[in-house]
Amino acid sequence: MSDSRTLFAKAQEFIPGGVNSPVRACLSVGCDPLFIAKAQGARMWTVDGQEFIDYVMSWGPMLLGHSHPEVLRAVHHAVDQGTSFGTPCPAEVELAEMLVAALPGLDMIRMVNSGTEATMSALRLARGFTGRNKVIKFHGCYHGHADAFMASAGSGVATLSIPGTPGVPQSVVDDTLLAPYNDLDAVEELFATHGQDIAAVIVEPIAGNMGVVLPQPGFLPTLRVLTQRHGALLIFDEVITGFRLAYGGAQNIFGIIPDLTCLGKIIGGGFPVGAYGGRREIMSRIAPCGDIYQAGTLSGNPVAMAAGVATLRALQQCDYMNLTIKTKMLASELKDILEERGVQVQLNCMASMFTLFFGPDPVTDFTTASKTDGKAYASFFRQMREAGIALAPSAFECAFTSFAHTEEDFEKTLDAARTVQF
Ligand code: KE4
Repeated sequence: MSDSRTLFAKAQEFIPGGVNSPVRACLSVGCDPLFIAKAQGARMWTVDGQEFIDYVMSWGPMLLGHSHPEVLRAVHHAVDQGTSFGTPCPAEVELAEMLVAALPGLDMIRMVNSGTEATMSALRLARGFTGRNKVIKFHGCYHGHADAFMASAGSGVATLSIPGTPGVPQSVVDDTLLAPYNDLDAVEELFATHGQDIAAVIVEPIAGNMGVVLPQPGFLPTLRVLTQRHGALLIFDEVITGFRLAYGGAQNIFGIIPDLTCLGKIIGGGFPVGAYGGRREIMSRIAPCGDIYQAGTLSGNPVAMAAGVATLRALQQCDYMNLTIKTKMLASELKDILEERGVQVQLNCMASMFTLFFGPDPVTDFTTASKTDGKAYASFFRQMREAGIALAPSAFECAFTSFAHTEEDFEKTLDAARTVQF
């Protein structure tokens, strides 16, 4: 098998930037991507034979760990029956029923093939249901790459410092209203100015695309009150948080019921799956029972559905609280190790997702996240990678633990951090 360097050179001939998703190019952390040949549990192996402890976990989906035996068994069985029928199949009904049972905001759900499709469809539904066009999103939140969400987006857009995105018409940008995360005054101002034109507020209930940023007390409940008051829908983008924070989502943790919920990542068990759902009254507007159109060749694919069902079944047996405690201990010890070496670090952590920000000030929104020391993060990333620890190749992403990470993995990670030089 060819080595990463050779593969990357060849990939750049045929694929823009040599990658099929920009953040993977590692541009902001000053190194080339490694090509992975195999992943198992919390470990992955490059084509060059290097072994890593993985804290990217495919950007969130692999909460059970890579190659979980029950997921693989279900997928192998499903594949043997055929890979795509373009018709309804039993597994999509089973997964839909499991999702609706787990999330209080869901009466009905529609499967799609990515988080982007989920949020794009949820916004169209919100616009159709309310008859309004504008949407409020928050600086630094990332909801996939649909035109409406490219304004001040987080994740790879922020990582590459792309100010806005050519190809998004001004008319689309004009309908996307922006507010700082956690800034309720700004949201109230937007409603005061545009209230009757706002179809929805979309929010990551725990932001994960400017690094982890937590909602301050009152932020989410007030969004719920404001949207209800002004006849707008509240959309929780739980593509990251769904089934990561709990067997359910942020809406279970915070006790706030959004009008629409977007899901992805974990519910596909590593296969291309997204979903959006909500109250029956709203979801009934989706074709073919309603007049708002959304479709997909591979939506509800039997193999992907089998992976999702197996993943959720396995997660029902997992101890989320224990993973939360272990993750907090790991992240806090990493912070302590860095601070003992004279480095100023902020830690934002929730359940099994965390971000270490380099800088003196707390990170509560995209402005404060953007003031952190990206160069220090890049150096930390490179040195940890040298030591066999794979972190997110961007300061504006999360580190994810999984139910497959062991105490040995955590100890090796802490030992690696003790070797980092600043
Ligand atoms: P996808 O279209 O990438 O499946 O999902 C888009 C999306 C929607 N909402 C949230 C909260 C998300 O985090 C994402 C995608 N997450 C990024 C990483 N934070 C995907 C990684 C990538 O773009 O390569």
